Amino acid sequence: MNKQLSVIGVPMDLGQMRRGVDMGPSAIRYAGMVERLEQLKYEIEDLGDIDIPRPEPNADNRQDNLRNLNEIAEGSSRLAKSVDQVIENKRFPLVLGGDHSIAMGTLAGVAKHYDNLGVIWYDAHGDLNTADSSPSGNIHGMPLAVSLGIGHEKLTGIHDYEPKIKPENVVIIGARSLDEGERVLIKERGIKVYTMHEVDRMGMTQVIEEAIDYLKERTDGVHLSLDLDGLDPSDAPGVGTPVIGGLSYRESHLAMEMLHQSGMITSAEFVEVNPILDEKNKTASVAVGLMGSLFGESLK
Ligand code: B3U
Ligand code: MN
Ligand code: MN
Repeated sequence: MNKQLSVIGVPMDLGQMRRGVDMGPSAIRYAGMVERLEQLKYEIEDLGDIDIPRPEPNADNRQDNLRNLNEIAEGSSRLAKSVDQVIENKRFPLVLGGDHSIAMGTLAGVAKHYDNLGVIWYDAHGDLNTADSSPSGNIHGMPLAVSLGIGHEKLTGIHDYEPKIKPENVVIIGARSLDEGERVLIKERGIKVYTMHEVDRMGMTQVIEEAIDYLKERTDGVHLSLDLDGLDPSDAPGVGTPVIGGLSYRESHLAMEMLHQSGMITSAEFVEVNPILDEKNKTASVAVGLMGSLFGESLK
């Protein structure tokens, strides 16, 4: 794994309705991220936070069932530039959210550097909605669709190219709340999904082994997009849209350790930590622990 990390915070809360997730990057830093990774002999540069535009107060700010479209597009495009530069400098981008809408920007910056970027989407949700299928108008439920080139052109066109990724290079893990339109997309585009059903039947070991084998054959880099709500709310309570019956703390650490051993992860983001909804910064601490495992901490 690349030993030179560049950390980028993205204080974005416009992709959903709960305030507080913009403080996620601070909560993760406060939970000791830098010290944890320095112990693993990484050289870390913290680039601080991306500037996110503020919408007019009290405005509904919804156009075509896309809440805060212009501000999110602008924030994501700033993030894309920063991530792009990090990779240009041969460093590993580690992005801290913020709500999951930021993945559009992260992927826009990363995917430019690969012919076949793989993506592991660790999440309770598919984030495959469009303005037409979204029950909420919240853009944090759309970034995976957008990155596949499906959605409003102000989003799909971030960083001036599209699509960023191909459906056959995506693996979703932990899904247990999929909207009808998302199910249709998954079938139509042949996206590989390990729902909680498969995790329970096969166990996390086999799920990750299969995911690694599958991506190894077809990709030249793999981005990990980890939504903390992929974990069970008992382990990660500080998230805006918790869904019962999720991946455990132990399964998640195992997954990160196996991904580390695979050596295939080339960029990562940890999103949806909301310290206002959290219990004593537990969710941010879990995020930092998972980073520890992803970057090579081991038990002996
Ligand atoms: N699928 C629903 C809910 C949701 C998506 N992502 C999160 N929640 N975190 C939607 O609004 O698109
Ligand atoms: Mn998500
Ligand atoms: Mn989610």
